[in-house]
Amino acid sequence: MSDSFPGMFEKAAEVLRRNDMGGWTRAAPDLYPHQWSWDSAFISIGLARMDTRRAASELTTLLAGQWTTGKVPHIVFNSEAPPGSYLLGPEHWASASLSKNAVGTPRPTSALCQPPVHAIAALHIFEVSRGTVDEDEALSFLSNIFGRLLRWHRYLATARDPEGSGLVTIYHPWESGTDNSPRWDVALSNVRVGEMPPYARPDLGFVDEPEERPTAAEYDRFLWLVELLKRARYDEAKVYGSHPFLVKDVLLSAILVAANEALLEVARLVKASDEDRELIGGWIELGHRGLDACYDENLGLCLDHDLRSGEPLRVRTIAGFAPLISGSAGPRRRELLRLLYSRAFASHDGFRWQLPPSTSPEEARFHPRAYWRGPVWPVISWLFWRSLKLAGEGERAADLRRASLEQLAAGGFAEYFEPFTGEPLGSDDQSWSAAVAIDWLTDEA
Ligand code: 9WN
Repeated sequence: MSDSFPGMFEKAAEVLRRNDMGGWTRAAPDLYPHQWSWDSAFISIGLARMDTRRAASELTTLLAGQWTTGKVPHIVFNSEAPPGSYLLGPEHWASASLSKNAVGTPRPTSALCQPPVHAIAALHIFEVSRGTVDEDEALSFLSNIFGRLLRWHRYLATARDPEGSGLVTIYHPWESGTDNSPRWDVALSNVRVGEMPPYARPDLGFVDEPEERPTAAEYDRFLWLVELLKRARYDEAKVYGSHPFLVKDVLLSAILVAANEALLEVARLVKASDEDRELIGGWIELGHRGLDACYDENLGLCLDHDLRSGEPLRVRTIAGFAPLISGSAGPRRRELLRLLYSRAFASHDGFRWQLPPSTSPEEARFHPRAYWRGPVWPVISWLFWRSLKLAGEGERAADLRRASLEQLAAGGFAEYFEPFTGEPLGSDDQSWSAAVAIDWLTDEA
């Protein structure tokens, strides 16, 4: 364990304990009182360093909310959260009554999904337990969870990729996990908002400045897109035929490739059938090809694609480095790394930082305090760190880990950080920020 950050592990563990709801963890104490999908995956990565059994239950409670289609919903709701404390709460989705798919899930769920970090987390739990008294139990956890993970990835590879492109289609910016990133501006501007009742914004009460959250115009579109999905009864074919927001998301697709690599290893460990392993191997190949096809030679980045207009979404954000996350970069790795550490991503007006901002400061739509439009997100840094390590870029990975821990040590376990000053922004005591700190502090590499 790293002793350069005295007391930090215990502080981070305390955040996770305070947010523990008994078998699952709320994403944050006030702003996010429910269980979020990709948050839970990152949380279980941190929890694994404290208690592998509890880490496993984080994923099993989340996956108990899985729909029969294989979709893992982006929120599994907390029935004890004060009514109206989060928009959109359970009453807005009607998932159980509107869709037979959700029937039988123990807690109400949303109807969207989020990036599939779960198989990476499941394998991590096993790896942490290796050689300890918990290894057998962790292996049986993998055996139990394998089928659910396979169904989840199959859902993404089929319902969300009927074209067989290797790229996942999202129906809503929330599905990307990078909600108000400028990645979505053009596609969102084509969404015409219809009649909607007025609504309150409880989220604005939990941050210091409104600019730390999406704008009213963005929220109108977020809510309207959910309304349209509900009207289509969450039927994938209907959605594909009529929904105004259908985008191939390169970051989510890259995370899926990385998760499929992890799932392939899980399949080997649990002695899954050759057929299942071939299926997963095929998804990996297709994912690499899909990401390769999205590379834009001029920008030197991978671009999301708007299926409605048929156009690439040309904006420089962290998602452009998707091939580094998936391990698909091949000969372009050097170029992508150069860009990641170049002026477009790593310096601005004489300031320098070592952590990737969510949007390039050279973009007109960059904003250093506005949610996914500029700030540094610790979980994104964790994804980069993991990929750099796997790619043999040990020194860069170590720098990223140290800079991230310094930022968290100075600013606390905030949701995100101003990229020039390191000022903590968004929610305090964000579970996934504490979780990745715990993993970094315990990592032996
Ligand atoms: C909508 C919980 C979630 C994260 C997302 C982040 C934010 C929700 C919101 O919080 O999204 O899902 O209300 O803004 O963008 O990545 O999973 O931490």
